[in-house]
Amino acid sequence: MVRRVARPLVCIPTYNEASNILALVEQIHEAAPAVDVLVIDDASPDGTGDLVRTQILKDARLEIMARPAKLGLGTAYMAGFAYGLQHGYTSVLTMDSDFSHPPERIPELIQAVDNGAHLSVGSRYVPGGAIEGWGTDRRVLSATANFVARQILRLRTHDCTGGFRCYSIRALQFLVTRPLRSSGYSALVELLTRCERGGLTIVELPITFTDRARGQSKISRQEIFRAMVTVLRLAGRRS
Ligand SMILES: Nc1nc2c(ncn2[C@@H]2O[C@H](COP(=O)(O)OP(=O)(O)OP(=O)(O)O)[C@@H](O)[C@H]2O)c(=O)[nH]1
Ligand SMILES: [Mg+2]
Repeated sequence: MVRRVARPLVCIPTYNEASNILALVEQIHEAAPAVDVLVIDDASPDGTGDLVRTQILKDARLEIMARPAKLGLGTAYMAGFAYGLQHGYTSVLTMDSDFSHPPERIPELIQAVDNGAHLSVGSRYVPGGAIEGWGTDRRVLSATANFVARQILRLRTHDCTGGFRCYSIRALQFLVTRPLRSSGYSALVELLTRCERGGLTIVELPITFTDRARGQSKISRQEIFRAMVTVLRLAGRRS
C-alpha cells in the first residue's frame, strides 16, 4: 500500500554524487526538518545508491528511487513528480546534489508555493541573485543561454535553466499529463515553458548559486547543443 504523507518532498537526481549526497541530505534536514527527501539515482557507478540505501536504515525521512541506467535529468524529474503526487506530498522541490543550490533557502521556496504560487524558482538572475565560483566563460555561457531562451520563447522568468524549484500540486498535475520531449538538462527549459504557457503563477526568489566543490560535472557539449535544439523546437510549438 502507498504511504500517504502531508509534507513537502525534496527530489534530488543523482549520478555519481557519492562525495556529496549524504552531507547534502543532512544539511537539508537541518534547514527543513519537516521535509522528506527522495534521491533519484541512475545506477551511479561510484556507489551513491548504496550510500543512500545504508542511510535509509537510520533515516525515516529519506527514500531512494533506484533506476537501472543513466536515463537523464528530465525523466528523473518526471519520475519524482509522479512519486510526489502518488504519495500525497504537498509540493515537490527539486535541487542538484552538488551544493550549488543553498539548502537554507528551501523553506522560502516551499513557503512561496504554500502562499499560492504554482511554481517558485530559485533564481540567479533577479536582483539579489548571484553566482559564486564560476569563471567568465561559464558565466557568459549561462547568461547567454538564459537570455536567448527567454527571448526566443518569450519567457518572463529570468532564470530558466536552474534546477532549484518548488512545484505545487497543481503544477505537478499539469506537468505529468504529457511526457517531456527533452530527457536531459534542457528539460528545465521545457518544464518552465510549459508552466508559463499553461498560465501558472511563477515567482522567482534570489539565490546565490555556488559552483560544485566535489564530484564531477555531467554537462557535456552534446547537452548544450541539445538544449539549443530544444529551445528552437519549443519555439515552433504553441503549448
Ligand atoms: N538521476 C540522474 N541525475 C543526473 C543525471 N545527470 C545529472 N544528474 C544530476 O543532476 C544534477 C545536476 O548535474 P550537474 O552535473 O551538477 O550539472 P551542472 O550543475 O550543470 O554542472 P556543474 O557545473 O558541473 O555542477 C546533479 O545532482 C547530478 O548528479 C542523470 O542522467 N540522471
Ligand atoms: Mg552542478
